[in-house]
Amino acid sequence: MRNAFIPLLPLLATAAAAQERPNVIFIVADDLGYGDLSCYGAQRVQTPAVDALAQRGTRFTDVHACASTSTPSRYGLLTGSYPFRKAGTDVAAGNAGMIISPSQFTLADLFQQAGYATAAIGKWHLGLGSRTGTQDWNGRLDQSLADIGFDYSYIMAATADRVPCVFIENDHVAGYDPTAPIEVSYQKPFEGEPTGRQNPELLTKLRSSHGHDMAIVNGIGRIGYMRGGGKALWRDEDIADSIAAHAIGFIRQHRDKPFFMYLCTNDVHVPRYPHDRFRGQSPMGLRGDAILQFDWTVGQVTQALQQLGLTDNTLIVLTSDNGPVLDDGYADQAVQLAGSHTPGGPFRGGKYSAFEAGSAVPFIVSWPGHVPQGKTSDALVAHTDAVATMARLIGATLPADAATDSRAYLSTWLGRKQKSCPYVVSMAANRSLTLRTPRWKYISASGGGPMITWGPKIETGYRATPQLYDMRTDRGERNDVSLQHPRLMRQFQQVMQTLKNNTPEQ
Ligand code: NG6
Ligand code: CA
Repeated sequence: MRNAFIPLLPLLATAAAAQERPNVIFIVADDLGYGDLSCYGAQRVQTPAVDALAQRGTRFTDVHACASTSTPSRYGLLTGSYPFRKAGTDVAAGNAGMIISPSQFTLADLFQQAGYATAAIGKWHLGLGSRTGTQDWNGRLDQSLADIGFDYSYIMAATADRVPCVFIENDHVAGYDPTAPIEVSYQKPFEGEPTGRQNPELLTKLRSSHGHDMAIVNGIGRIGYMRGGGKALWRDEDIADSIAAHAIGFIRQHRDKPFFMYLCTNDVHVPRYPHDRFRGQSPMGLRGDAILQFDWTVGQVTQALQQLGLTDNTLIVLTSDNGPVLDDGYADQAVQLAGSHTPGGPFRGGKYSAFEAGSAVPFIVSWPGHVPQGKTSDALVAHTDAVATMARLIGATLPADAATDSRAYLSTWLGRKQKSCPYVVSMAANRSLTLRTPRWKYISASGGGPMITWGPKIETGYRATPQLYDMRTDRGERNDVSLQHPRLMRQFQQVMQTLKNNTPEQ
């Protein structure tokens, strides 16, 4: 009897190993707040596909992005290195050069080196090409996502509100139209091209509330100037469809081997102009409609996995890059129609802030059979820990100088334990740092007024003296207790100092 089993052992081991190396999909929404999903308490908008994912997995209540804006947040998630360590990690222009250097180790490198097929689909916002402003949009980009671990990419260079308004597939403009060569400038307008500032009558789909008055594409003003593009220009209405179709295409193509997909929606970033199927469907105007469209995207991906029989062998992490904003520069009535909706949930501030709503994001992990279903975890979790945690998941060892700020918390991420990480560091829009521990929130001293100055009605949380909040009793950060806890304050200051001194710039 015993002997009969022995030849089976290697096979069993292989099957077990295959199970331990699931496909991995990170779905990263843009500017989706902690309170924007119905499984996180939203009532004026329903997100059934996301809620079903939460039911199939574990929903986390205390997870933090690396920053309260996109570029630094994504930089930290993908590199496992704090964005404050590197200059040029602030909100990037659409013609920024690559912000992650090819020598840096990324989440995509991790999976690629382990034999996974890797892809980035959707919003990118981490620069392209080796140098800012010199990209050849009509030919090949001299540096692209292939240089940082992605086998395939179909991305927006920056954001929907920044030129160039075209998708980039691998190292070139997708669907390039040779009759309409592309020129991009963040310095000066192109002669003869209308701008939002000069030709507001051409802003037929959305008018700006602040900024966004340079190039006009698809009846919407943008940041930056652009000429050409022709058939390659996106229609905002079709962005979500295009992202979903490419994501599903990649899944189908790689159904038989392990894959990693970094899937970033444009929703719910501005300009919000979802497909006709969603416009007018929520009581909250275009921002609510964009949440519905985000939920649809999630549903498309989970259905495709289901149809291909991949649900049980796919780990999905769903989250957002930073907290919410209502008016972020377009007159889309997000403020007027929000009603009782609280996009930041119970937290103070929003996108850009040092207050919690800047970095507290939804976070759902699903992997049927491996992650408890329908559970909630209150563990403190950091996006920074993605690289080390995913390395642990697939049994990979990180190179010595890789992801130096990333720590492995696999059992926590898989919802099996509620063990918190000791601290989370996040960066606000003015590059000031905050530190969360399971109990405390420390906001370092920084310059700047109490409100964002350029349009959004958001409290910054900036103050010339450091602040301390007890998150157990004061989740809304109303009662600064820094003066009552001088020792803690010194400790937190020291932790910050040590962090700043410790790791060399990458
Ligand atoms: C701001 C833009 C805002 C948004 C943000 C970046 C203006 C007036 N505001 O500068 O609309 O694009 O940058 O958002 O231009 S993020 O989510 O990509 O970080
Ligand atoms: Ca964002």
